[in-house]
Amino acid sequence: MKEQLQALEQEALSKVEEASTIKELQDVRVAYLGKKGPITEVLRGMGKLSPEERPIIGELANTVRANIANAMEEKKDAMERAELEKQLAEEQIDVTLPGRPVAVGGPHLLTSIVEEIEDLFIGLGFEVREGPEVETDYYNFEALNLPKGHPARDMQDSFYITEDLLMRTHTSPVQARTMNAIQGARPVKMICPGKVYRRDTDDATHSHQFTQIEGLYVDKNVRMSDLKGVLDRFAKHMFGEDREIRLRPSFFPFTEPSVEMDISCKVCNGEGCSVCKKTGWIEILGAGMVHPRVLEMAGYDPNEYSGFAFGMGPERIAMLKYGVDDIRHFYTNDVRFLKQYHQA
Ligand code: 2NL
Repeated sequence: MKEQLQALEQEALSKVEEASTIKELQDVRVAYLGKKGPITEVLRGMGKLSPEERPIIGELANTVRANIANAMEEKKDAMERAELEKQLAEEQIDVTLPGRPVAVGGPHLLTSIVEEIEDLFIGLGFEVREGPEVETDYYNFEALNLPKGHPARDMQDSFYITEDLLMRTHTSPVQARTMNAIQGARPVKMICPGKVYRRDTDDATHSHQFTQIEGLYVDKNVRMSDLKGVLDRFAKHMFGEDREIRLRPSFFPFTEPSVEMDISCKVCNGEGCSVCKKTGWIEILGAGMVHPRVLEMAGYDPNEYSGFAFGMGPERIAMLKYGVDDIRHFYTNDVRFLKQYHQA
C-alpha cells in the first residue's frame, strides 16, 4: 500500500509538471485528489490493515495528498506569474510616442462678437446686465411707451405664453427693470446682451430667435453728442478706424428724437457697390434720446435726467464684419462654418 501511494504521488507530480494550462491542472486535481480518485480509493481500503500499519499509511496518504496539492499550488502560481509577465511585455506603453490630438472647441462666432462688444462698452464705463427671456407685458411694452393698442405691438408679432407673459421681443425690458429698481436715485450706464424672440418666418435675414445688445446711459446732462461719440467709437472699434458714421432721423416709440446709424461701406469706401446697395452707407443700429415718458415711468424726473439708448443685432454686425450671407448659419451650427472663426 505504501508503494502504491508513492507511485501515485510520482504519477500525479509528473502530471502536474506536464500540465500547461489552468484547465489541465484542474483536471489533474479532480483525477488524483477528487472523491473518486485513487488516493481516496487507497484510504477506503485501510480497514483491512492492522492497527499498527493504519496510522503510518494514514499519515503517508495525508502527506502524499499535501505534496500533490502543494505542487499544484506552486504550478498555478508559476502559470499566473508567467501570464502576467507575458501581458506586461506585450502591453508595454511607449510614453515617448506623440499624443493623439484632442479636438478642441472654441467660442461660437456670435459669442465672440457679443464679448468683443461687451469689452468695448465695459471700457467706456458701461455695466453688463442680463434679465429674463420670459417677460411681462408691462416691462416688454408698457414701460417702453408701447401702450395696449399701439401699432408697434402688432408690428412685432410676439410669442405669447399667457395674456400677460411673452418671450421678450427686445432686451429693453432689462433696462426698464434696472431703471425701475433705482427709481431715479442715481445714474444708469449699462448694456444688455441676450436672446430675443419674434414671430417671423425664418429666411436668410430673419430668425424667430436672435440676439440683441442694447445700451442705456441715463444721467444729468446726457446729450445727443454723447450718443454720437459713443457710437462713433463703437463703429471704429468693430469695423476699423477709417470708418465714418452718419445719423439719419428715424422713429422708435421709446426714444425722441430717434436715429439710425450708418457706417461708410468698407467694400467700396463710400463709392457705392452691391454690399451698400450703391449708397456708400450701411445701416448698423438704431438709437435715440430716451423718451421722457419712459424715464418718468421708471421713476426718473425727465426735467432733471436725460439719457440715450441704442439697440443692435450682433448677427447683423457679424454678417457685415465677416461677410456671412445667411443668418441661419448662426443656428444650424455646421462646424465647417463655425471653425472658420476660431482665433485660437
Ligand atoms: C434697433 C433699435 C433701439 C432702444 C433700442 C431703448 C431702451 C430703453 C429706452 C429707450 Cl430702456 N430705448 N432702446 C432705443 C433705440 C433703438 O433699437 O434697431 N435695434 C436692433
